Amino acid sequence: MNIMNVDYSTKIPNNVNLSEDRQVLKALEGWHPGYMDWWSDMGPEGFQQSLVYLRTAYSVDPRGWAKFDYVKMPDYRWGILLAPQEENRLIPFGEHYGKPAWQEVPGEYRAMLRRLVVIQGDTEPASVEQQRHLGKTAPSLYDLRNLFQVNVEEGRHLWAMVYLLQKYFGRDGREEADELLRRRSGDEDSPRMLGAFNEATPDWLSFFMFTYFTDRDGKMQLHSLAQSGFDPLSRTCRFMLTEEAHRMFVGETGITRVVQRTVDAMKEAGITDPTDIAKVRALGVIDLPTIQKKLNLHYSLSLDLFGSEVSTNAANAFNAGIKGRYHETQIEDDHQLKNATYPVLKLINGEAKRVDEPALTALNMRLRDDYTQDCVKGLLRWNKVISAAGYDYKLTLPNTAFHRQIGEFKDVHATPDGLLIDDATWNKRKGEWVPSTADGDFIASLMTPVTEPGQFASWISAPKVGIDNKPGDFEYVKIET
Ligand code: BYC
Repeated sequence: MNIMNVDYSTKIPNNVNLSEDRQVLKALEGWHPGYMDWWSDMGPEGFQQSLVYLRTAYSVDPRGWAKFDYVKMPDYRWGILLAPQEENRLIPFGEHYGKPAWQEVPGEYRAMLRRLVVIQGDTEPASVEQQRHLGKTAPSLYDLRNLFQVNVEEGRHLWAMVYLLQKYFGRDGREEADELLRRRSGDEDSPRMLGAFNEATPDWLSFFMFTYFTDRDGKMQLHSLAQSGFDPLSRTCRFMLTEEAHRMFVGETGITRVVQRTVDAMKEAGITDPTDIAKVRALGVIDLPTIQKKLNLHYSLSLDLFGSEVSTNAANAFNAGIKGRYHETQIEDDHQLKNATYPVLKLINGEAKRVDEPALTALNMRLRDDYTQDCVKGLLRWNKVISAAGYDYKLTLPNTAFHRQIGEFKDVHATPDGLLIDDATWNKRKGEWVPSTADGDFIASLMTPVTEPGQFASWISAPKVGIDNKPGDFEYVKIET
């Protein structure tokens, strides 16, 4: 078959020749009803019979891979799509550097590989669960459609990991695939695996922050796994990254639009002090200091997703050729990190300092630094919107030591500026830095749904362009009443 095009003749669309891979097809078909049950229990609340203007992948050619049409979400064709195989691809890093990439799981790394695939897989349904109630309060049909696009593609990313588990890991792979449908975000007995995926996404500002900061961890991790010497994982992640761009877009433009609306409203009302929270809130928009608190929360939760700064797990995965660095093939070094060091941020005598560590064990730190650099781009854009409106206020990323639960700073408290403080000060002042209950209540009070085509809630501006170049009043979701 043509690997570029997706075969839609089977129940499970794919470009991996499933119709001739009976055993895997059977396993996936066996998993399908459980997935549909999960989607109906834990997927978006309501709207399941509504027609949503969604994109579906029909090809894996980056020049034109998706088509847009109205679809009911349960009818979405979740498929298995891998980027085309690169001929004679070599393992690009680690002990096996320069040897042919593996087409089957290397026995000695089986457990490590399975663990990484399971962790990646676990985050996908988790985020759908976290976002399931947001449809009820969408600020427009445009945003509602974007939420659902994100959700169905998270579902597809779960399928992507389940395919790898079922095709390459036999019986225990099938068991892990079932477990992915059993765990639940925030559940006391059976939570999702990583911290940030058990947190609530209570409102749309959180959703935009999540897609900006947490999905961006996804982007970094997928880039690292796309370097993998295990070729099926690499190809799977490469295609997932094509879809990932939409989430980055939703997060970045979502926050831009919130900031834009706030400064526009302040200007119209003649407010000169952006920190006059009561006056700004009275306009029905979200004040900049509260946006900063949300940013502090989501950025710090997302930093935790990179694991400890110094990690033997990360070193082992790199040595094995399983998980590489961001843009590994573009880095000019030995790709084995034999004698290299990397400056790691550590807590020394109560102060955060960079200390050289073997680069191999510092890979989580390095990826996190790459991530922070990537995050900064959005801040520059948002701050431009604020300054263009004539306000002297800057959104900033909090210090790495702020509000951490994993790694070097997990046992201390710090201000967003990185000043270490004691428990009592933290408890007294944390409401200044992360959203308080009152902030949450205020934001919740703005979350009334807007379902009229072309209309937007009071607290967010309209996007500059429509999805698929549709006009401003396009009916992105035909809501079934
Ligand atoms: N929460 O050596 P350490 C995405 C555990 S997001 C809970 O410090 P390591 C998406 C760790 O498992 C991307 N536990 O770290 C976004 C280990 O436990 P065990 C998802 C944590 O292993 C939005 C122990 O602590 N993909 O795609 O080097 C929407 C010591 O670990 C956490 C991946 O993450 C935590 N935050 O690195 C939808 C890629 N952090 O084994 C989707 C695959 C660490 O001792 N995963 N622990 O019991 C990995 O590469 C690594 O597992 C991690 C951790 C980067 C997560």
